Amino acid sequence: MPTTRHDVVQQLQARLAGVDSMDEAALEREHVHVLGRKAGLLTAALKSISQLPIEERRTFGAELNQLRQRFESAFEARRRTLSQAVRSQEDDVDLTMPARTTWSGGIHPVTRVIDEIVEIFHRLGFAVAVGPEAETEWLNFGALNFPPDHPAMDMHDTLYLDVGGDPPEGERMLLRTHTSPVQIRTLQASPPPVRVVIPGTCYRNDTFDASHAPAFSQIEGLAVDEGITFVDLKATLIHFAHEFFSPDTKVRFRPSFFPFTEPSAEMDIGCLLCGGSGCRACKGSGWMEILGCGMVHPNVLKSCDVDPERYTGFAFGMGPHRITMLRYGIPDIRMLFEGDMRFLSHFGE
Ligand code: 2NM
Repeated sequence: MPTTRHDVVQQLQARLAGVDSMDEAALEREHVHVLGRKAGLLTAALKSISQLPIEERRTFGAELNQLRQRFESAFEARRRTLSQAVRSQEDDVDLTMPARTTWSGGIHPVTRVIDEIVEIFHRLGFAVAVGPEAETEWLNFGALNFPPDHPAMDMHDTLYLDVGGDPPEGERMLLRTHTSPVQIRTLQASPPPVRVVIPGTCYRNDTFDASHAPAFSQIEGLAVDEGITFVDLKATLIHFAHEFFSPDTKVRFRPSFFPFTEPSAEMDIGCLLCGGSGCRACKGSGWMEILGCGMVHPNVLKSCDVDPERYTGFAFGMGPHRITMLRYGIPDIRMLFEGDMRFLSHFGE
């Protein structure tokens, strides 16, 4: 069946509509297929005009010429769009860049250690208390049985503030050097029985080196009631060591001295890194010092209006930064203050 002029025009119009979605290769094939000098569809149709009756030549010729123009501009427009897309991809997107992974922040290792310690004592019935970091000299030292000439009260060790007055009329203010003043506040505010743990930041006039920071965290605990003995202290702190480190952690108590406790002790655990045989982390001793503790001094109870003839208590204090370093074998306390993600990302979420 011979193709009519109408068929030819319809076929070309359909092909024209497809140009806009072609890729580069299809576009070049289509160009040859329609406008090719030898066998292009449009070229052939134009050549066939001379065989038509004279009165049809004009209209068909005009129709074909219009189609040719539309094809040429459609090819040109499509070519421009394709090359622009490639260029803008090259400009804006670095195809060699590694894909972005989802990133989530995490709890700082010291914060997690604090949370775990507080949680263990919470399960034993200890409440959590907090207090101010700027304290009076009396609550930080005097009420805790420090003698007035104690070396810790020296300007070189303690950061005194330029507020408050001078004794005897006024009260000197300072940045607390331990969280013990919060224990005094707690005991003054609520009579025994009292069981509290107090996490918080403390300050010393120290250099910032591998083992000292001028601001550091402390957790102190206090239990005051009738009939509390050193056995309660030992049982509580041994339970803590077994919960926090592991159930087979070895523990020992050594005599020590603090102004606010009598008797006083330090608690050691078997070295976490060498298991007791001696290494650099435990300086060859096989033991790591974890906390200080003791029975609350009668003078401390008296300064809180608690009768030492009726009540006794134990107290302890530990440094979460120090415990974090021991637990993970971190050699320099400054690594826990720098916020360097290359270090912190080792501790997970
Ligand atoms: C320590 C060691 C031993 C302690 C004592 C008191 C208070 F207020 F009850 F007297 N609070 N914390 C204490 C006792 C702290 O830190 C190494």
